[in-house]
Amino acid sequence: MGDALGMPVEGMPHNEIEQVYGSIKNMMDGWLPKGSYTDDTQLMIGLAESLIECRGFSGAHMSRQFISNFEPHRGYGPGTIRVLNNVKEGQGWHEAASHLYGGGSYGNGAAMRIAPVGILYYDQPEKLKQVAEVTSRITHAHPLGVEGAVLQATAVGLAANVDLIESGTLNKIDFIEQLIAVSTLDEYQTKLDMIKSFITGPKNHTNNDIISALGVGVQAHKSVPMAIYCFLEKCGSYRDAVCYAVNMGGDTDTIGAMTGALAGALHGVRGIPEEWLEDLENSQKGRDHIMKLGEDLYDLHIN
Ligand code: F2R
Ligand code: MG
Ligand code: MG
Repeated sequence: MGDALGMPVEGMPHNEIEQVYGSIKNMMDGWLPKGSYTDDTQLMIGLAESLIECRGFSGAHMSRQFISNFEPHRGYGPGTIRVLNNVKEGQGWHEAASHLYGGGSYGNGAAMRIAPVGILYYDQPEKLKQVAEVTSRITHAHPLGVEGAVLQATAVGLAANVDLIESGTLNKIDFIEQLIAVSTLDEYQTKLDMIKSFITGPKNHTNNDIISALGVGVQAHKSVPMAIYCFLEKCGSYRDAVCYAVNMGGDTDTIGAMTGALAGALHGVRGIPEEWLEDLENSQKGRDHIMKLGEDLYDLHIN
């Protein structure tokens, strides 16, 4: 949902979105038709399909699934295109990503597709972390790229663990402290600490302050923290969280997708606005297929 909502304004700064659109609240035409999802969701679909078919992680299978699902018109990152081409031409899936950009990619391409790992292993934190790491390394070998995906998967798992009916609300401080405990790199620890002060301190910061502090870029460490912040700040409503994320500008489809994954894990499918569901692309691997993948992941988890 967040991917399709953010697609038309990907790359546009926050202030420009405000000037041109006021506020984005519904799906619109963009560089793809209204309701289309992009590479973020296409890769998430491949990841989920592979976990389901293999009943867990297989790097060889998952990389083949990414390749067979590849649809260039969805706007993939250049590093991911290169890795998938190299694997297609015979390079091993476990080595193809390691030399990209000199030391692996720290783009957000691994984090943006990781939600199914958080959902499948929400009650096994060590397994969740291990599978998040290995699935990321297929395309993103840089420690910042991998840790971004581990944090996003962990956050999805934590959100899925919350029983809103029983507890009534999300304990935001506990949530961010659990993420701080998982993070190992300064770039993430600093930003997670900032998120904690944004959500607990006086509310005198502007959106521009938040964007300057956390980032809205294509790098994992400049987008995963923003998605976590948007989710926590608007944790009472799926719609509000995803709208807030997309209107922050920058890598809008990806920050929207990651925020939506977190809010979806908390609120469930009932939290999704009906009109967004109706507008979402329902091509061969679109809405109905994605819904079925969610059910299959649940079946895999309980069996
Ligand atoms: N590709 C896009 N957007 C363009 C959409 C098409 C356009 N609107 C159209 O009109 O057609 N978005 C998608 O790409 C992002 C995910 O990228 P991914 O998969 O992580 O790719 P990559 O190349 O690995 O990393 C992205 C950029 O990050 C920088 N970077 C990464 N590692 C680096 C390193 N070690 N050193 C220096 N720079 C590094 C590079 O600039 C990479 O190109 C998402 O936004 C997704 O929606
Ligand atoms: Mg995209
Ligand atoms: Mg993007």
